[in-house]
Amino acid sequence: MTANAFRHDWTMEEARELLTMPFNDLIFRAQSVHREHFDPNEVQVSTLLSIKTGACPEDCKYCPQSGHYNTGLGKEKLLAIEKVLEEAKAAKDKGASRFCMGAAWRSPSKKDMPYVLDMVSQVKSMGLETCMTLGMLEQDQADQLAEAGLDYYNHNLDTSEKYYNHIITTRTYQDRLDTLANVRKSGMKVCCGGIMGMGEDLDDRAGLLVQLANLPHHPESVPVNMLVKVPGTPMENVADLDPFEFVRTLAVARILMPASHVRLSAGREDMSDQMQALCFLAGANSIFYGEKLLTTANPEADADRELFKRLGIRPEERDTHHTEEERAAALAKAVTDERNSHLFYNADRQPA
Ligand code: SAM
Ligand code: DTB
Ligand code: SF4
Repeated sequence: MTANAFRHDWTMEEARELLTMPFNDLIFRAQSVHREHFDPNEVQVSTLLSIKTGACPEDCKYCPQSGHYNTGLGKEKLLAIEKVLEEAKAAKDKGASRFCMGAAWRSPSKKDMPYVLDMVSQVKSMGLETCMTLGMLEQDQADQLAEAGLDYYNHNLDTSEKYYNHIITTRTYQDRLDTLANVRKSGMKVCCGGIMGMGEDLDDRAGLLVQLANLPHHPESVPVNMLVKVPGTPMENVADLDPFEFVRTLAVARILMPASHVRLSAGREDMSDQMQALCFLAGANSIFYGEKLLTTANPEADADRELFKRLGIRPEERDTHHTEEERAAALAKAVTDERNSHLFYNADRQPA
């Protein structure tokens, strides 16, 4: 089955209904969908690096890197390639399968493109999957990144179209959709999601999920961030979102986009182990791994390894299966292996 064989005609009513159904029913349904498409005990791990930090011209109200707010971040230049490769190697040694590089740009400049393209090909040649998030892309820029070997491009819609103008005024929702179309056309995989807890309502969460699920192809990766409230941003004092609403959002993302990796993204630093376990149960199967996101804190790698061990979760191997059939065969084999032996953990939950 190709990604395009999934539904792309979800309605707001359906999304609302899912988001408000009894919690246990929702989690059961999401976990059931999850098991049809993934090994439920595998989680993909990506490591993030900010390759260009601060002084961004955009005014995203949640973002510590916007030059419109004083969050104490200095303006840094694009990192040297050697430094990026050093960080990529460290991420790989710690077990990450994908390396995501982010820049605080509205869009990449002509002058920076050659450096960025070189970074992509060198990180890729280390055997890591590559992802970048550099702001808006024209078609020729997307094509150049694809040509250099970039696997994923991250560009978030962030929230519903209705709530969007409350959050960002310097680029439009349509600008974002245009970049996503350019990325898709270039042949790269799409990583696109949003942020919860920005003062949005249930309809905004439903609106974002429906928008993502009704794109011509589901994004291969769907990051669901919990707002990290950074002092100095206009969102520093926004009211907390009920954690169950966050879990519900993950569950509905799983149901609407059954074969996409749903990433439990920013915000894990403030989540308990139990909350994260609930997120995995709801169908999240990807995390950012390593003690820093772009500029804010993330759990220590050791703490995540320990959490995985306690939950019997294995980091997903880099996906080398190219067709849906190969993926399905690999999944079936993994499930059989798991049933046939207590492969990874003994009764004390220690590696066997
Ligand atoms: N400048 C590029 C862009 O906006 O496309 C790339 C970097 S930007 C930091 C990537 C994403 O990080 C944003 O789209 C947003 O979803 C997420 N993000 C930024 N600040 C955040 C925060 N305080 N809490 C949660 N997510 C955040
Ligand atoms: C995404 O959706 N979340 C990541 C990644 N894509 C680039 C970024 C989270 C950033 C959190 C705030 C910070 O560390 O600056
Ligand atoms: Fe700039 Fe991206 Fe932050 Fe918006 S989210 S201010 S575009 S770095």
